[in-house]
Amino acid sequence: MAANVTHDAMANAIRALSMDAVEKAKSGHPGLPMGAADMATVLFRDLMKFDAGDPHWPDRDRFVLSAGHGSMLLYSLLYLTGTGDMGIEDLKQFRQVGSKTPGHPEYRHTVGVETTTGPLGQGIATAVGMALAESMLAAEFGDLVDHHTYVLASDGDLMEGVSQEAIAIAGHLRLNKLIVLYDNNHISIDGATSLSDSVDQVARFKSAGWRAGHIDGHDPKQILRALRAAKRSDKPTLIACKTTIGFGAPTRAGTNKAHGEALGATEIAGARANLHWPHEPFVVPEDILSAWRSVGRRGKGKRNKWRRLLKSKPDEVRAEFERRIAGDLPKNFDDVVNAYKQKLAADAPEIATRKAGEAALKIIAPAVPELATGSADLTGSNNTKVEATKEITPTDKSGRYIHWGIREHGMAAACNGIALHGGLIPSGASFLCFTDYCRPSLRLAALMGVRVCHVFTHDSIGLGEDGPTHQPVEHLAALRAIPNLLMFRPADSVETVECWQAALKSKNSPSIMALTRQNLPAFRRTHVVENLSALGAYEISPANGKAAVSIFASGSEVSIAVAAQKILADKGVAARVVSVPCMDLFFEQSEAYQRSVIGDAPIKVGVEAAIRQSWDAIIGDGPFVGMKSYGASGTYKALYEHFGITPQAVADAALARV
Ligand SMILES: Cc1ncc(C[n+]2csc(CCOP(=O)(O)OP(=O)(O)O)c2C)c(N)n1
Ligand SMILES: [Mg+2]
Repeated sequence: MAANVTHDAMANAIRALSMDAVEKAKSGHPGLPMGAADMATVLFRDLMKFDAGDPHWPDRDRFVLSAGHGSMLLYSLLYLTGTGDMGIEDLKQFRQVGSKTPGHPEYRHTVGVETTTGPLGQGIATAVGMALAESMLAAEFGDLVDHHTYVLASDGDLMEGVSQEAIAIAGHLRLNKLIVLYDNNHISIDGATSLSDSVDQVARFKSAGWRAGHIDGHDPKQILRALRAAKRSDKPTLIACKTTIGFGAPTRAGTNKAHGEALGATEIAGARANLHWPHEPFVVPEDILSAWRSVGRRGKGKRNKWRRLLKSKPDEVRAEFERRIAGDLPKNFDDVVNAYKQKLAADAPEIATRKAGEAALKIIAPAVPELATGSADLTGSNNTKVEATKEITPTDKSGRYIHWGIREHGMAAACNGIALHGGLIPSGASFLCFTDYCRPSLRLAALMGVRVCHVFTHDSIGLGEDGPTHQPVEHLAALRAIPNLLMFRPADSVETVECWQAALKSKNSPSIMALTRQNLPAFRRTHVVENLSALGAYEISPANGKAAVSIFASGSEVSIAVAAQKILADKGVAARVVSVPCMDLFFEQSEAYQRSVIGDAPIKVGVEAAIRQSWDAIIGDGPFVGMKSYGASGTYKALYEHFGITPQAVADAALARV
């Protein structure tokens, strides 16, 4: 590194690039990058283990910019360190369609962005999952996995509720390689944080089991000392860094006017003078750029050393590690599933799909060692714990079952982080109704395209006595509405294992398995190797002759549809039944396949113990038997009668149109 380049010069390069890019775009957030430039400079220059030439190196330190609105901080760092292919032209294209520099950092879109951030609180909660994955993989692979997860979080990140769930999990599990730099600038959009907040964040983190303290976030020596101490800690660390938002801007620094708009020519000229940065917009002097580029190369030696370490491992260990990081399933996975499907077709168990899910996990978990299941305090109800998934504890991370506590949102966000880290396939669980408690993280998983395979049981009024607070009604539709989230609702044991198979094979999509509390009959009594559920929908019970009626159903209502088919047959009306375990996958099939499954019977009936929304694409203006209101408390059989979701009701709906 050019010895004559000062800390201030390096930090000011971030400040200048950020204010210039926001100015050019006439949109964006200059305040955070200008305030956090000192923290970022010390972290990247002196501590972060990364190699700009190999941004995906598995044992790199992770950096999560939780306050995604400060994206120019990250884009400046990527450009300055020479990470990926970020060029100065890309910074000039900040916030433009198709650029590498969108408004908020987007995973996959920009090399070097570890996770999509922007919805406040998600970054810090996702980072908890990354740190957890690191510790679990370290327990399994030893010295091959040994890195830190750094987070830069803002006031808004720490105000969001999900941060509480996240820090509680991290503190409890003693994720000591998680280090959060808190941009403690006392400013948010509406003004001073004192308008709405008086939390003592340091005390709060300490009570959650963290090491925490205050420093001056503009003093590089204090920042370095605090980070070094954090690396030695046996607990996760919060470093509350007192900073000035928009540092350098003459009138806007320290005010909410610096947060989220271009500074304007006069203010920028004043900032250039204050920061002693006389250079033209987007110009970083050669010596300063070269100092930053050498920071980008600093980790090369460590990276090479790690590559040698990997090479020195026994062939099986190296191959397994590489397979896990690549995200490929074990070679024999399909064979294991098919043997099990064959057995199920013969056994035809009549059990709840949550029990079928547990039975499937008993087969899948031993075959897929990267699968890490868990539950948000509903282990006995979700049936996601099997013998192969030993639980992890604060002092022993060698298991792969996670007791998340009653923290659906923290669980879902951390699962995203585990998936992003790589090496593990996370699976959270709770009741389907409580997907509402974690929807922002489910949406982000889908937006990022990460493989998180959740299990949500108690999937309809069929859960019975707990009543309408616990009975999902609109949830299937609401989850189907999230693009790239696979919403599975299997009808029996065979479909359940097929849905697991499809979920695990969908490398770039999160999935939800909606499973029943009540027992269901077995339909798939003839073994076929093909995964019919992965087609999204298929004819499960053909008509006797040319069908006048097609009945479409998912999950527990497939049995109602099949019973209705019988009633119709007795009346001389031929009907066929189509099982729809995954609408999302069905609409990805060829048009010809979709047409063949929807069929040309003049009457199309839908049945699902949920609202009609999402079914019109299949049944058109055909009748729908389902829910129009919230559920009620009662036995599940009485509830299906009460709400009129019965074979007779389905048959009547069809007959009314014959
Ligand atoms: C969940 C969520 N709610 C609201 C917003 C809109 N928003 C963006 S930044 C921000 C708060 C800014 O305060 P702070 O987090 O302290 O950032 P700073 O102004 O200090 O950069 C808000 C409300 C958001 N991005 N995410
Ligand atoms: Mg703030």
